[in-house]
Amino acid sequence: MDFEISKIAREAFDDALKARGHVNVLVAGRTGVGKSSLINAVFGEDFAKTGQGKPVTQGMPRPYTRPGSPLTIWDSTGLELGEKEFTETNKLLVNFVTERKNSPDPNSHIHVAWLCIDEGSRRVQAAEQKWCTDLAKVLPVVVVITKAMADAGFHEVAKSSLPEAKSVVRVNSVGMALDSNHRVQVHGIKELVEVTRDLVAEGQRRAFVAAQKASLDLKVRECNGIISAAAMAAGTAAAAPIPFSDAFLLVPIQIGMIAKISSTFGLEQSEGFLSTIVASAIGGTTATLAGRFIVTNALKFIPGLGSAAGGILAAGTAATLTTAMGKAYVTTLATLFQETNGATPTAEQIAERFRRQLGA
Ligand SMILES: Nc1nc2c(ncn2[C@@H]2O[C@H](COP(=O)(O)OP(=O)(O)OP(=O)(O)O)[C@@H](O)[C@H]2O)c(=O)[nH]1
Ligand SMILES: [Mg+2]
Repeated sequence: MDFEISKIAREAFDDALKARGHVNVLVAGRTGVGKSSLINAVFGEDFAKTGQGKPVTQGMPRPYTRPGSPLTIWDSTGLELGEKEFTETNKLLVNFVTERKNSPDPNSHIHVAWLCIDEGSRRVQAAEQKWCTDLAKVLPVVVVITKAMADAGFHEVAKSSLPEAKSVVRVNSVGMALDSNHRVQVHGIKELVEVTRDLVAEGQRRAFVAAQKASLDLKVRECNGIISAAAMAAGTAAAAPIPFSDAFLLVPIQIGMIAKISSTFGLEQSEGFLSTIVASAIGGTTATLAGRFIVTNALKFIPGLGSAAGGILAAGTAATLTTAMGKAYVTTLATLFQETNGATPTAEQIAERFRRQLGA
């Protein structure tokens, strides 16, 4: 049996990108509050810089993106303006979000907003309250208390002053030595990412999970859903009483699963990237899989066993093998990313580790 791996990989790659979607995050906060540091801590270094130098339209948030990334960050300005100017800018901003919300393409909506307030300021400004009230009418707002080092009751103050916020999260994005014995650790980033993930619309959730670099756990959980869906599809495919069809049907399902998992880990994948992983790591296993399925399929046609018994056996096996493959791939990526401290491994590194993980 001949599988056109490169063709299947190309289709799987396109499907995975479509299924991942695109997420738009609006970030607001006074000058120096820690927006860029927060963005770096959540999405990685190279992100916050890319939009600079573009012409600025007064009141309009500036987009920051990176080629191949499923995320655009919208940098909202104006919180430090005088009352009159601020009111005008805020109207423009609400109009901007509302217009996008009415767009038929959900990937262009602004999905969530982070309003940053410096913990050291010790108070919530009138402009911040107005911003939260206005924006919360058109999208979910999370208040981020930045440079969180000494709460002293500010968390409660923020929660009661900004009742429209879905959540108020304390973060410290930059580790800092207070003196030779004391250090402020980076904290709160994972919590912010968890809270935000739940607020993003379902169709853009995977994009957010893929773009964030703060929680591997969030990626692993997203992948568990991908694996369950693929296992179910594999079971259904194998249950059809057509001999020799299983392997043909299973290969695209499994490559599709690998593509979706790759995209959730934010791998800058290409057809070549996928083909490398599939060819070197699954290549051998696919042949074995095909063999096994032909055997289980044959059982369906043995008198006495009946098609149901054969079907159930094949379906169960197909689902189990697909799950095992998915779990092995997720473990491969999770371990590699942990080892490289977030740096993206190469296709060859992944393929090599995946092969070992599969015991091939
Ligand atoms: N300790 C600590 N320092 C922070 C934190 N966030 C930002 N800083 C520091 O505060 C300063 C300003 O941070 P930025 O991230 O540049 O703030 P910004 O909101 O992007 O500033 P503008 O783009 O100028 O509006 C920098 O010196 C950061 O290192 C934090 O969570 N903890
Ligand atoms: Mg900045």
